[in-house]
Amino acid sequence: MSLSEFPASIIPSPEVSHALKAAAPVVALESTVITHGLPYPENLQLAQDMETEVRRQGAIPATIAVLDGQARLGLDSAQLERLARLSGARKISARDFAPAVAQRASGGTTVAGTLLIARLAGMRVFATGGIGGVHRAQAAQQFDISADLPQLAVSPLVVVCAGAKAILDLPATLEMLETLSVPVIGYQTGEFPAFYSRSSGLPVSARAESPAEIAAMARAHWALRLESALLVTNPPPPEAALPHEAVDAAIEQALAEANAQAIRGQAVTPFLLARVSELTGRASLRANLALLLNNARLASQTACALAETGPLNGATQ
Ligand code: PSU
Ligand code: MN
Repeated sequence: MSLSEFPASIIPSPEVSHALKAAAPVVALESTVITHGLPYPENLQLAQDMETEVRRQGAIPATIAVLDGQARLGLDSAQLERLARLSGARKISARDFAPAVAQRASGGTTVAGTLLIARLAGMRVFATGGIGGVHRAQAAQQFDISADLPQLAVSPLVVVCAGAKAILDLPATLEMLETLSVPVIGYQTGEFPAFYSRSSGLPVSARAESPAEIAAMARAHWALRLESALLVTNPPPPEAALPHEAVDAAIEQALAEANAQAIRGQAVTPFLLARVSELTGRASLRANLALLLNNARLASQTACALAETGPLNGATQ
């Protein structure tokens, strides 16, 4: 789909529209972290810092969110401020778009929701903190798999993250990514990071040493007409990362509370992340902010490397 064929509900900013037409490097950024992940004003500061980091690396940031039923690609400063202050913001995954559009609602897009729009726009690189995945069996005493996983299977983008959220069942999440043919590429590591921590004891399926190598893998993947994402896992910076043990007890407690309070559905992930953050204090917030910026940087370098090597003739182009 070209930009001119966009549904009326998708509106790129002039800057993003121009960059996409020129095949300039663009990095998609999610917005649930703004509406549901961090309090005001830290959320606004973080969103601005991520955009600044993307620009510093020579790429154009495209924060994706829904305002009054319109999916925006690239927010101006007033729109970003409004999103950061929104009360009652919806958490918008792929299934939530149509109701949000029809009801002219506003909210943050999850990894799945952001991928949906980024794919339609022909974007190739996306930065986030950590993806959703398979929840631990005790999390809600029920079957719970994030829509992020099936959306990764059908979205040809490089998704840079610090692994999956540590509240999840990481071995099961990796198995599911394997089933969905999503390469899990460790950036300068052979180990799958665990969001706040640099290690999980679990292996990735490949490793890359540079943005150029990531770009080469992406090209080869899409040249094979595979439609899935490549998940690049970037460990949090050593100075901000937390040891496993520092987080594990907080996760156990948060899971028990979610259980006791019968938290269900899309409320599970924001509840668990907020509780872990409260229980571990400033340290986890610091790690979270540091890894988000770290991911924005690597995503931008990858977008530049992809743009330098010419147009993509992947399956969706
Ligand atoms: N960051 C947060 N809170 C969140 C999320 C990110 O601090 O809730 C979102 C991400 O956007 C991710 C989503 O895609 O949680 C996964 O939620 P679920 O498990 O309901 O699919
Ligand atoms: Mn769920």
